[in-house]
Amino acid sequence: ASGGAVAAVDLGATSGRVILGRFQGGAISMETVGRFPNTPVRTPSGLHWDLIGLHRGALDGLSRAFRSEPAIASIGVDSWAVDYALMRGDRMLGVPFHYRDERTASGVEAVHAVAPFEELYRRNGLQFLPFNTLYQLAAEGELLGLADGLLLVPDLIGWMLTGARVAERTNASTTGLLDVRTREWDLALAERIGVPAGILPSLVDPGTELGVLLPHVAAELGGQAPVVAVGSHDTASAVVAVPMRADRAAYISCGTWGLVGVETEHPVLTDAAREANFTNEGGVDGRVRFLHNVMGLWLLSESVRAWEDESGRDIDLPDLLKQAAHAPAPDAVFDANDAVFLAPGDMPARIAAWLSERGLAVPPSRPAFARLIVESLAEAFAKAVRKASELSGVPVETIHVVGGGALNTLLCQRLADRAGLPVLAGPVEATAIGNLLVQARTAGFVSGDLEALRAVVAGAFEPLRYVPAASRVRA
Ligand code: LFR
Repeated sequence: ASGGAVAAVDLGATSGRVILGRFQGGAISMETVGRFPNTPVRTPSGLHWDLIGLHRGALDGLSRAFRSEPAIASIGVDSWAVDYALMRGDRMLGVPFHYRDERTASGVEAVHAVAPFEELYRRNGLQFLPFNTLYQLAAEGELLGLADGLLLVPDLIGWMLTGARVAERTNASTTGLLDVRTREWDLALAERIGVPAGILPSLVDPGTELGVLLPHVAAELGGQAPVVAVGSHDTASAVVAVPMRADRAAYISCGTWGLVGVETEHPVLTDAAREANFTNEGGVDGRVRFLHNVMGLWLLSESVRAWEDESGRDIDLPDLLKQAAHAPAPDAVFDANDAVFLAPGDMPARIAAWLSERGLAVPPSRPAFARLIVESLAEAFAKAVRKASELSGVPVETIHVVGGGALNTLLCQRLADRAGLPVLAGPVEATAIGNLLVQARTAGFVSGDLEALRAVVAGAFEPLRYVPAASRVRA
């Protein structure tokens, strides 16, 4: 295969980045050309994403990408899932909401009144999360009647870059409005819950070209390139870049969320899967991401935010985690899946209340608190891995941790210990790598199925291996 460069725009819940990927002889190397914060904004209408600010960050990063590599073959965009803008003509109707905004309760009730959860699960295969797009839409009220279009966040950025309006399929699978078997819009369900079918854009698969940059965008960036759909749901891109043997491994894409699961060929829609609240999201190349959302590093970052507010001083997270490793392990953990931890706000107070209500001891210091959070996460991850294996029939021999959580050595070790399985940590930038790989395949710089793409990852990023304590003692 020939060589060349592609650019990934990867928007995370706390920051965005633009990363150049260079491919030569089937090998990848990366250069980060832009990083910008993603700070949600609260207004009287609720909690919103600063979408225009994120677009600005993407543009600035992309113009640096063109300076570094004038002949970029394509651009791909991924972000978190479920959130969207309603459109009318070429206008965005309002500022997109953050999925942690608490307005969705009414939407959940309204949807379940006409389509009970058991039926929804049969149709869309999704775990219950109160912010799934269909619940958000049911809470929109009158605005929905004004809309003639809907764009999920990465598609919205794609539209700002090219003018094209599509719905990339992996991310569309998180809306609750995609049929889990056919992977086409479930128009009957949409109609039943009051979503006009006409607002749902045409679906495209990863690898589809959206179009080239609009003239004013190309002029600003100082270059021209097509935008190509990738696994635009960040978790779909991350799973592409897990250097695993999918028939024998589980993965955890660990950032703000911990997405814990396995990759399967077919959805798992059993009563047991529904009761365990496991999801069947659409993956790249038609694979299924059978996984469960566990509250991730959010528990830690939101605690740090509260402590910083309280003391007026910045906290160094690596330093806190070092102290946490020396703090005593707690006797009991809290349930990292509890929905009380979902909304922004005082996290240490909510964790303390959770413990007190059950007669459990509240950690006496911040390092002990951080230790408890890490132990609780490790336990929830280990449990979800066991469940994923049991429900899907995939015999899990190894757990791969990718994303920022791969840098958390305490978390990775305690996960290995609690799961009794080896943990392979890295790459940290799995999401951006998955985004780059799908583009590189479209451009002809790499070829093959997901296994071939994972071999490219394995060749460039050596994972760190954590061995469970029990087998260390035996060895
Ligand atoms: C991770 C993620 C999860 C999704 C959550 C909300 O960044 O995309 O997969 O459940 O954010 O969109």
